[in-house]
Amino acid sequence: MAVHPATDTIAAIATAPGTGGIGIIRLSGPEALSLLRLHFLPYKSSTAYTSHRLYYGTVITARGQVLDEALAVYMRAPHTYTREDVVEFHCHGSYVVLQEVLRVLLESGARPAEPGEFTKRAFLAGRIDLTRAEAVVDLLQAQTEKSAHLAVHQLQGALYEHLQGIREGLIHILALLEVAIDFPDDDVEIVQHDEVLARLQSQVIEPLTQLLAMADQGRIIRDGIKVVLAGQPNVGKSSLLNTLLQEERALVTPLPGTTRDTIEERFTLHGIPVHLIDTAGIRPHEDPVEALGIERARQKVQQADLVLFLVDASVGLAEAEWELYDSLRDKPHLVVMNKRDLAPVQRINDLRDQFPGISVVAISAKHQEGIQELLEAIYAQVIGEGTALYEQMTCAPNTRHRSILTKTLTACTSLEAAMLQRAPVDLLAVEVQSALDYLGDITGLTTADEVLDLVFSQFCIGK
Ligand SMILES: Nc1nc2c(ncn2[C@@H]2O[C@H](COP(=O)(O)OP(=O)(O)OP(=O)(O)O)[C@@H](O)[C@H]2O)c(=O)[nH]1
Ligand SMILES: [Mg+2]
Repeated sequence: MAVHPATDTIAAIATAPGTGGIGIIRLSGPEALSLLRLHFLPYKSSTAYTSHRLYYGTVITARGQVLDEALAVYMRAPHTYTREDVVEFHCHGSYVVLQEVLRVLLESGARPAEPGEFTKRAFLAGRIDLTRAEAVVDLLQAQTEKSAHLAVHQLQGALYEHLQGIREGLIHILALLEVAIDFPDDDVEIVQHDEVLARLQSQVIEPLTQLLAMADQGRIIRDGIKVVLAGQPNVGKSSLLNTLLQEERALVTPLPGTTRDTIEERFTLHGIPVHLIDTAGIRPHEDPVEALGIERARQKVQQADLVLFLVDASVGLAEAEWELYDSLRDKPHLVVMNKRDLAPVQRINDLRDQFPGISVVAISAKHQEGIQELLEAIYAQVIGEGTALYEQMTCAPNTRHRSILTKTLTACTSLEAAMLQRAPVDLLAVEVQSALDYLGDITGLTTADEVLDLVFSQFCIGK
């Protein structure tokens, strides 16, 4: 990785837009200290700033006009976020004042920071690898405690360390192969053939497979899942939405066709953000508005990660409902027998038998019965066999990591196949090297500039 010492000094408002108790302007680069001297007047005028110490004073324009009363800190390189000289002004959290302070700093020679540029500088200076930099975005965007915890783990190097372990395994294998390349005539049937295979399995293929599984769960934790409530009119979809949200969000009436448009809300289930979507009841129709709602309902079903197919247990399934069921049975789904308070147990059992192999949950949305069981069924369906993994996850590889991990795994399995066929050693070494190169793409060791730009463009300005 090339280290590019920055020649310019960047500046940005680091706190979120809007009004807050304090607002922070951040500077990083060679001119940070001179900009501090020019635009800050400490109350106890001192000639030198001690690093990492807060000073109380006023922020001023180049002509001495006071813009704000503030605290300022100078952090000398290299013990800083970017490893460059960093200065922060902790102003009052008025966005107008912050913009004014930023403007005078820019007039005095600072350049507006691009999104993620502070973190990019930390990465380019070698303070953090790319997976840690990406964890910063994950942390800022985390929607649940679980995703925040995973992002912090990753920020502290959890993914990086997993990858380092795999990398060490591969380097060891490469070393073993190179012995054989260096002494080709010595008939050392790659002495360590078995050892190479064993290492490949335990130190490389298994952990890679594990990381890929974590990436699948990671997508769910980061982006959440779309759960769509679908069924005929009046089966109780909106009642269930309200019960799950614990608020009277959607209109509920005894009239079929109450919900016309889709309603989307969010709740969290064991750390997973769930986007819950209530839809118009699907039935033959004449009303053009209702028809639009039904069309929209069908689209939402197609986009769902999980469909809750609701039926009214007190009346059973009509012909049209079976047709509706046929149109969604290929999607991951659960059957929800609602209004169990109105249905005899025997009827529910009979209905259950009509859905062999499908998870069926009997509830009463109105009386809030069976809801916990429904939530557990949703969780089991989404996380499936990965429950143990989900609960022990230490990091959440993202889609970028996932696609490179897949390529790495492919390289490693073809290496394994080549080993078993006793392919020439130099060919084996080529496979190991390509697996190592892929890993370098993940951590940023060998990542192309365009990819880096893409990664950092997801950041907000000031981070
Ligand atoms: N007894 C009983 N009534 C329920 C239950 N769930 C819903 N209902 C009633 O069924 C009627 C329809 O409920 P909604 O939630 O509006 O049904 P929906 O599926 O959203 O209907 P549309 O929006 O028309 O498609 C209302 O009168 C609810 O009070 C339940 O578990 N038990
Ligand atoms: Mg409704």
